[in-house]
Amino acid sequence: MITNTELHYKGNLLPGAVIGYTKHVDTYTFSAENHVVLKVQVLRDSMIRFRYAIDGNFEKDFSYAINKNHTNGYNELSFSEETENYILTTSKLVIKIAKADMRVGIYDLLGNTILEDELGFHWEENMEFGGEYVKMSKFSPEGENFYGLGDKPSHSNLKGKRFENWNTDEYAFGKDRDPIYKTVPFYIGLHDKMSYGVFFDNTFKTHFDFAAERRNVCSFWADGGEMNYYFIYGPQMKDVVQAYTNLTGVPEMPPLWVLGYHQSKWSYYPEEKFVGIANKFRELQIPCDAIYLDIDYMEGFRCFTWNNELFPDPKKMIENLEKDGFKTVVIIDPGIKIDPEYPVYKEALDKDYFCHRSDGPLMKGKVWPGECNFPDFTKPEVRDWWRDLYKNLIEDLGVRGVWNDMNEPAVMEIPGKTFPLDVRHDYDGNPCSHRKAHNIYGMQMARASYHGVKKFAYPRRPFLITRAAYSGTQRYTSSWTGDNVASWEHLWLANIQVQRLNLSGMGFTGVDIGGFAEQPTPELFTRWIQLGVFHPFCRTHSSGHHGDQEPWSFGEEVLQVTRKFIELRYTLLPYLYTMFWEYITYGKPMIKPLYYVDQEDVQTHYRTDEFLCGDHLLVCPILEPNAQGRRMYVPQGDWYNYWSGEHIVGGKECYVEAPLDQIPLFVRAGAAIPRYPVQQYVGEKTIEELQIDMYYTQSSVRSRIYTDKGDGYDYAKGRYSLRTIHLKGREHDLVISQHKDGEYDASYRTFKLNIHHLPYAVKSVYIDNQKAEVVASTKDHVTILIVDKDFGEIHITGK
Ligand code: MIG
Repeated sequence: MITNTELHYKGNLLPGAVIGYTKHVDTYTFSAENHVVLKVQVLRDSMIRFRYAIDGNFEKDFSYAINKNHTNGYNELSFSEETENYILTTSKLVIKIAKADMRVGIYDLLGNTILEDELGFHWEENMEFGGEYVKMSKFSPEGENFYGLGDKPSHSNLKGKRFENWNTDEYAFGKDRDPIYKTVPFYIGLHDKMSYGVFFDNTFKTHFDFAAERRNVCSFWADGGEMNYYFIYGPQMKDVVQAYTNLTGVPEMPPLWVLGYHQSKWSYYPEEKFVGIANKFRELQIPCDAIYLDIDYMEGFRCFTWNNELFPDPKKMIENLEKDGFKTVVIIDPGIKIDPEYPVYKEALDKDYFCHRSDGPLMKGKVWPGECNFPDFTKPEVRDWWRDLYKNLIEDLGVRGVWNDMNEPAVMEIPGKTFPLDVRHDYDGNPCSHRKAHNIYGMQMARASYHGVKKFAYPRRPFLITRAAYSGTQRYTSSWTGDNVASWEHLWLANIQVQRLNLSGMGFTGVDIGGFAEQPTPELFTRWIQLGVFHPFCRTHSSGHHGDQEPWSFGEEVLQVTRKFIELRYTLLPYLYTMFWEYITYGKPMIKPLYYVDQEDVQTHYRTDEFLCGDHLLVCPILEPNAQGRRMYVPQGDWYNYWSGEHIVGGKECYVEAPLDQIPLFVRAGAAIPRYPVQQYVGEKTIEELQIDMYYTQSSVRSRIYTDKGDGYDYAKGRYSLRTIHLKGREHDLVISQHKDGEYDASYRTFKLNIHHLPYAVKSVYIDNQKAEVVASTKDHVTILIVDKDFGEIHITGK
């Protein structure tokens, strides 16, 4: 152990000896002889916040990331003192603060080390801008692994790497490119079968070193602001992720159509082309719910205008599309064209809504419309104005979703491709420079847009998508991963980025299917759509420079397979909707990497490809050309191959076949998976009968099915239905029990239960103690029951 006997360490300053402490409710404040102050706040038994001030003066406690309604409160908090340490104890953790040098150690109740300061807090003065570079270093034991951190396009396990967070428009980024579009300064450490998380809530440029510089040290630091971080204990990774997600918030339920398939391109115009694309989907019977207008729909790229030559009557066009089940989504960028004839510009100028440079002039930069000014979305009044600009698009014209792009913010021709650092921001009454506001600029734009869409779509639910984000952005909007490339490597990255964002609280996300830059081969597009249909957000988008990227652009075979997989997604809509509900209700990620699913199994620690979609589907994409299958790791548990029905006991690697029309896909034994019929768009059909696919198990497995109206806010008044279904199996017996909550009356009254892989011939079926009949048994081992009521318990016994 290094002791901080000296207050200087290679130009860094360190806290001195602790000379005293005070207590206020849940917060202990420790003061050092050199005026460094540490506040330790116990938020939950397993969540502790640490804040440092080098001179005892804390900043105003303000955060864009934290969800105001996060869970607070602990069961136990005791304080004690020994010769060397102050000790805080909760029902989960022991936290020691060293009297000699203020270093912190965190232990479980058995005394196992979870996370210990190496140097701990240290800092360097920032001579150029004032303030400090605030730094933290922790010991990292041998064998520790690191995960999370948002959208980093790197191997899922971050060990041995270094990253920085500075939202950047990184066109055609490659593997290990850093930074890219989003900032999520939250990581998960895993060692000795224990997971913990660190959320460094600092919006300046932040840096993370995962034992890259020194093998046994993990460190993080920022170019300014406060050393302010949350420590979250597991020991299970799921506890860490759920607590972080609760801390930074979740979205509301999206309208069901948002979980359908979306088609986009830069750009569909004029109207005939746009409508033609939609018609083609219906003609070819490929389900699709949303279609996108990229920047060319506007008049000279002026936000909130239309090019009337290309789109003479947008209201009528959108209405007609809507009749055919298509929702129109439009792009809105932050740059406002400098044009005195343009009312949006005029108003913002008159009301002083644009960002200024430090000496007074407006921040000016080139984007698509030419020279632009940029609203200061960090000012509440500006956000309200921006919100109200959406009235025409949403309320009058019927646009159903808004896509915020370029909000890193991206600016052309300026070194650094963003605002110069001296640009001023209000930061909700905490005036600052772009150094502090850069990483939250896009988030605040998306937030204002969300309030606009919500206000004018009401009582419908809003839909938003953003490119730039900071922790907590998920409360307002979904996201996508920006300008990826049509390459196999990017397919690998797409899978990892979506998993990583799911562990970072921001799971409502997807990638441009097929790749944005360049043109996918037919095979690559096929393998990509097979993965994309399992992502929470499923949209094909491309730059359009190299050719078409619609499902029919790659020939008949690709069309067939694409249709098959989009149809599969549509049949899974009630399953996807339920996993979304579980995400917003419990903070459970929708997409679960294997190391999240089974952290005890070291085989999972470096796996990148396999993941669970929801609780019961195991997916592993094909990531190479000419493959007829692949090796993959099947985690612990009992699984059935979705395509062949083969039963597999997990905890091992195996070869799985996957010709071009299949993706390796397994269903958990014991799962109950609700299915809708194929629809061309959400709501096309009234669901008269709910099909539930159930998979025989010899143990006990729980599934949920959440339903509501699919839009609107009735669910908040109890009009939802939540079915909990339990399958319990034995050698000659399967018991299916159901519990139902909520007051929503779904359109279906009957249930078609497809019971897969019963290992015995059925002797008798009892539904709520009444004898019933099997309707049919198919040769691929599906036993079909039709139940015309909300059953409580079904017994299927065999001989
Ligand atoms: O500088 O609006 O990532 O999805 O199609 C390019 C045009 C601007 C970047 C986005 C992309 C979008 C494109 N935009």
